[in-house]
Amino acid sequence: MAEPSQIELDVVRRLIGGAHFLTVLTGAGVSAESGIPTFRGPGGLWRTFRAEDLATPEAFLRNAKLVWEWYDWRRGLIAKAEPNPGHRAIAAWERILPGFTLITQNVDGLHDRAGSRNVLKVHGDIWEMRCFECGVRKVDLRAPLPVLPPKCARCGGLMRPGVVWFGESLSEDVWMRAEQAARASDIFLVAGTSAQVYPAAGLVSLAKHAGAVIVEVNLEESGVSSIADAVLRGPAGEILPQLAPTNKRPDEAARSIRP
Ligand code: BJW
Ligand code: ZN
Repeated sequence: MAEPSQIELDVVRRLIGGAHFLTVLTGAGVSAESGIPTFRGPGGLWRTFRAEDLATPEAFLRNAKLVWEWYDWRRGLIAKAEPNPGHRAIAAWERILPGFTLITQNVDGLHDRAGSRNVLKVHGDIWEMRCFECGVRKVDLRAPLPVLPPKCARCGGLMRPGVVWFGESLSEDVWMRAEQAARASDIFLVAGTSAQVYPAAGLVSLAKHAGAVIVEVNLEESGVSSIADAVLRGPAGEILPQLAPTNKRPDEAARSIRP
């Protein structure tokens, strides 16, 4: 894996600094350097666990306790983790770029903890739960939970994790805003996702067809590398902070990248 050169980083930094509408789509790779396992890579959750047993409504109806044990274990891992420099770089963009949107497939809440305020969580939030019977929602930050599976205080029904499982639709409101941002963006940066899961991965081609420049940050090739205009291979926690817009004039920036 060739590391991106200073010149490549500088070109992307300037693109980002000049963007009117920058949209960032993140996946599990952005939290990997915080110690949260990804899904599909080496050490990925789907290498040890079967998605069909743990991340579908059918699996939950078959064995809610087993599903909750898995989510409780993951909540414990996440509770002990800290946001990394990649999360923090993204949070800083939100503060300085007016047309900025963050879309994440991650359910871990590390973007929020890094200071991002407006996060479109297309696959939900592991810290939320909702009643399978009456639909009531609540946020519960306890890890571990005292009783598994948790029950609804209102109707006694089973609570379920507030995440989007395979075969389930994404929240209509969140999805509409994600699509809008993808269509409006002039730069669309996709980081740390294998881009195998739809409809989230489709946001990249949506943005591309609407005219955005696509930038990918990933350790490896993904499902969207072939349509990316710039590919930065490396750890998100190291690359994203280097893309922070500087207020250097172009001649100063050029001097700083000369050997
Ligand atoms: C680094 C790094 C570092 C590592 N720095 N990089 C065929 C075509 C289209 C769609 C489908 C289809 N067949 C089935 C579907 C539908 C299905 C789907 O997409 N399946 C595909 C897998 C084939 N999708 C759905 O079911 C979705 N719903 C839907 O379509 O609704 C409509 C519908 C309704 C009814 C019937 C049918 C359709 C819902 C998808 C929900 C996904 N849920 C999960 C679990 C969430 C809860 C939880 O966390 O438990 O979401 S699955 C899992 O994958 C999780 C993730 O958000 C998602 C994406 O994973 P991500 O983030 O890309 O992680 P990885 O591990 O795959 O990749 C990590 C990447 O990081 C790698 O590239 C590494 O190289 C990189 N990396 N370290 C930079 N340090
Ligand atoms: Zn209920």
